Amino acid sequence: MLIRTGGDGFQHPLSSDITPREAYFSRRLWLTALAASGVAWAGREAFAQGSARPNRLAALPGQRSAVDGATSAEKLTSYQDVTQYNNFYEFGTSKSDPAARADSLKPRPWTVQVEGLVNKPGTFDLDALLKLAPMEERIYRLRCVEGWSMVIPWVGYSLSALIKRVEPQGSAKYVEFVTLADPKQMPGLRSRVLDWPYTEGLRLDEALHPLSLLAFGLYGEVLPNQNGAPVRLVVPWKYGFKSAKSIVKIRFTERQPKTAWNEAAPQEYGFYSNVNPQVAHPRWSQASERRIGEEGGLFAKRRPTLMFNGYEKQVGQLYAGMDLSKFY
Ligand SMILES: Nc1nc2c(c(=O)[nH]1)N[C@H]1C(S)=C(S)[C@@H](COP(=O)(O)O)O[C@H]1N2
Ligand SMILES: [Mo]
Repeated sequence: MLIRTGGDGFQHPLSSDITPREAYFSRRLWLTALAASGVAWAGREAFAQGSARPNRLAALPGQRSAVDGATSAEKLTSYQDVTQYNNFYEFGTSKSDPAARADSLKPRPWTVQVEGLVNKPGTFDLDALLKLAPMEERIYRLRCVEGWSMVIPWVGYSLSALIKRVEPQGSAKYVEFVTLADPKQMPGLRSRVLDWPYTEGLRLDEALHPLSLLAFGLYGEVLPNQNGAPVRLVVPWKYGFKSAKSIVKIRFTERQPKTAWNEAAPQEYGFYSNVNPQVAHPRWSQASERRIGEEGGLFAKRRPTLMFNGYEKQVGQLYAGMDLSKFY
C-alpha cells in the first residue's frame, strides 16, 4: 500500500531511494522553513533523519510534547522499516504480512466504545477523538518481546485525556482494550494463533501515566493500516504487544482483565510485560536487542536492553515494592 502512485501519476520515491545527500539538503530546506515560520514541529525529526519524502497519507501534525521522556535524540527508525516490518496477527504472522495485506482494513468510519465503571460511557466517533486533545509528537522506543526494537515518532495524545473525559468511578482499577476482529477485513482471523479479538489491559494508574499514548499517526501522517489505524495504544515501557492496534472498545473494570497473549501462553507473557532485561522469556534472554535498520550481518551489534525500556525514571514508581520476577 505504500508504493502507491499518486493521482498525478507520479511514483513517490521510497525513503530507501533517497540518497543521504538528498536527505541532507531536504533537511536543510526544512529546517530553514521551520526557522522562518516558527511553526510545525511535526515531521521535523522525520526530515532531519533521512526520511524526507512527499506525504502519501493524510498529514497529521503534532506539536512537540512536553511530557518527560517523550522526546529522544536517538536516530529514528526509517519510515520504510516502521511500516514494512510489523506484527499485526490479524493480517498474518509474518513480519511482511501486515504491509502486504492490511489494505483491506477500513479505518473510516470508525468508532470507539467506552464502557464499564465510568460516569460518562459512550461511543466516540473518530473525528471526535481526533479533536479531544491537542496532537503531540512523541518519539518512543518500541521493544518487541521477540528481541528487536525501533525508535518511532508517533502522533497522538496521552490516553489520560480520554480517561478523564469519561470519569472513571472509584471502583475502576483496570482498563481493557479490545481491538477490531472482522474476518471480512482481516484475513489472519482464519488462523487460531490467538483467541480473537486481540485484547490487552493496563492497571488504571499505568493507563493514566502521561507516557501512555493514544496514537493516531506516525511520522507526521495518519497511521498506516499495518501500524494499527486509525487509533492504537503505545505504552513505551512495556513489550510491544501491550500496544494494541485498531482499538474499538475501552472498558473500565474492577478485576484485572484477560489479555490475548497471557491467555495464549501465560508462562511466557504476563499481565505486566514491563521491559525487563533481568527477567528472561522462558525460551530466550531479554538482556539485549537488535535495533531494526542497524543490522550488520555477522557483525550485527546488539544493544543492551534497558530496565522499563529506558523509562525507569518516569515509571519505576508505579511498581515500587512489587517483585518483578513474579509480576512479569
Ligand atoms: N491488534 C493487534 N495489536 C498488536 C499486535 C497484533 O498482532 N494485533 N501486535 C503487537 C506487537 S507484538 C507489536 S511488537 C506491536 C508492533 O507495532 P508496529 O507494527 O506498529 O511496530 O504491535 C502490537 N499490537
Ligand atoms: Mo511484539
